[in-house]
Amino acid sequence: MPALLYHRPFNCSLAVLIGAAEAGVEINTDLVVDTKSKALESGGSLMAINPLGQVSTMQLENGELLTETSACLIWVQSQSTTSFHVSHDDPRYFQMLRWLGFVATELHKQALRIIYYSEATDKVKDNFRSLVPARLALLDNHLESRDYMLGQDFTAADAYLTWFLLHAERAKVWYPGYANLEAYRDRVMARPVVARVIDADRAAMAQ
Ligand SMILES: N[C@@H](CCC(=O)N[C@@H](CS)C(=O)NCC(=O)O)C(=O)O
Repeated sequence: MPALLYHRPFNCSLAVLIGAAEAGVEINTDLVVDTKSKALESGGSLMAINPLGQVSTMQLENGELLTETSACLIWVQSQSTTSFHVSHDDPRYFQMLRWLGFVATELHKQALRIIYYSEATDKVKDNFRSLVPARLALLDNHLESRDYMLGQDFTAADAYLTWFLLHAERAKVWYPGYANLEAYRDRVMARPVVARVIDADRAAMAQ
């Protein structure tokens, strides 16, 4: 049985789905159908599996539980036999960890977490939004000489960043003037596999 990903459409587990599709790694999904109760499509609740009730959460083939979007993406890429895979003795491996950590802590949890959750006031949200341009500038600079975050291949780091970019406009943290990042966004969104996974999530969300 393939590994199982607990998934909520457009949540960060979408990064894992994008990664798995690009990596050619088969995973099954079980949808979280109710954000409050964390009820699962298959019955039961995500709370019984991950007491924080959060995605990304996976059950691996060996029965082990895996949480954290970065760790799930690293697992996915470890299973891949395509150019998505970065071997741990490849110097790019540490760059992959670097950018996964960057997206997780500098963009996902620091910006989107605050902006999307109802407990924060607009002023607080704007304070966190104001941190984003410096981070976009850093990415823009990094992408000046690269098509993807590690160079010429789409890897786990790109899967997570693609997910963030998907949310950037809606979260009002997308600013003009970052030409390399804009070109990167167009490039990743135009990838047929990425577009297909996002379309499927959009359809799942509409149900
Ligand atoms: N540390 C976790 C955080 C994941 C996270 O923030 N997940 C959000 C969706 S993007 C979530 O499940 N939120 C629901 C909740 O916190 O109750 C990871 O890296 O995967």
